[in-house]
Amino acid sequence: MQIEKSFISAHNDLNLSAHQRRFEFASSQIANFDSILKKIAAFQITIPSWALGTGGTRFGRFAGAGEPRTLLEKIEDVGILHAINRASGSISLHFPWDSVDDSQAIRTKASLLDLRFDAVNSNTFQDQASQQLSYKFGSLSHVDKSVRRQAIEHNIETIRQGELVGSKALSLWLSDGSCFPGQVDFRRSFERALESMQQIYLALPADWKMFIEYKAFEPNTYSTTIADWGYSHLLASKLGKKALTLVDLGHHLSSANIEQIVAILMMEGKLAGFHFNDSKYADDDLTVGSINPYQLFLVFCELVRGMDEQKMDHAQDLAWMIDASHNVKDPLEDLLQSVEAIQIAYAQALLVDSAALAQAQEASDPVAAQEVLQAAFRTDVRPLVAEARRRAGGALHPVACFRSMEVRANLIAERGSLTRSTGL
Ligand code: PSV
Ligand code: MN
Repeated sequence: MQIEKSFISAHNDLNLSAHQRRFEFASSQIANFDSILKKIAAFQITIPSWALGTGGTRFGRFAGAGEPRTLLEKIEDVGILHAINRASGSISLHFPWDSVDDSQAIRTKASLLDLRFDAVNSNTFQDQASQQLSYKFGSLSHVDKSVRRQAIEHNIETIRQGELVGSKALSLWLSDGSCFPGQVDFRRSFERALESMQQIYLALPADWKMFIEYKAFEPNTYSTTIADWGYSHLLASKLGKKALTLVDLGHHLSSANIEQIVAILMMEGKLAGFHFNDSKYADDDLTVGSINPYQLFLVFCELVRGMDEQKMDHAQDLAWMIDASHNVKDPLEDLLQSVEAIQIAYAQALLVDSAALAQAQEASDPVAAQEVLQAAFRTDVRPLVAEARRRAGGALHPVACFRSMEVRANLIAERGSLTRSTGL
């Protein structure tokens, strides 16, 4: 389905006068609103190819309809999001789910929709039908050298596929670990994972990076080889400059102080970027900002401060991605909501009076520090985000616009109601 610009203009015309009133009020309270608008407009959030279909739990999956059947259709879906919000300008592929058969066609389609390819992801957490050896007891850390070799080769093949579409990073999440005490030798598992990753690191093209994701538990119940940011940082330090730690919000034990982790990784120049989502209990993969928007804001405060201190380009120098699953919502509507939640948290973090905060910290004055942070968090920045989107050619109200265009009904008419996207 092609999104007509005229439809977005009509949607904006209809909502313009109400928006203008709200925007005038919001901007009148912010001295540097023009530079904030530019930063919001430049900030792009990658859409994972596996979040375009309906997810499920281990108890079942309630299928959606009109899901993308091929990589070209997944790119088309991200194009729809980007046309509406002008902030979803890249896609992250997962292999072997997204095998690139015709790279020319894939690249052409993406560039027509103004999209680029972000990090590529390998998959050694499932066995594929064509696969010789099983990952049941691990992959890069497996006791058997031939299983490790197979997993190394898969990662190298993932890099090769990424090169075909112009990606510049390999994102590696290792599900290896153990379900019971005594099942694995912690030290040897870690060493074997490191040795395997060294082989993959050697295969990285000169201008590529390797992102190392960590996760406290799941699918393993007792231990995980790369369980937290400490393990990931240790591996990244041993591997070299191209290796960095990737933070997925849902991968921590509950109540972990993620903003503090971010602060230290940024200080060390070892943060790769983010997989955004939200959760109440564990890795729930919920819509960003749907449970704990204050935590998201605090994370962005550390990101903005870290990037400014190191003179980094907010939009370019770290990888920003959503990693979510949609069990009961339309995946595209959910992704529109997630992108907007990220933009809101980012805009609020840009409003923080950093001089006043530093002063409160130096004076050991927690009351003043809280006043500063919450003044920014409680500012309604939605009119600023909407204005940035409007100026970039997007819709004032993405979800309402998506619904009024009847996007899902059109996709069902084109693809059918029984389509199923690859992924989890
Ligand atoms: C694992 O939970 C994860 O967060 C990793 O990023 C995977 O690649 C992704 O989800 C999809 O399974
Ligand atoms: Mn993730």
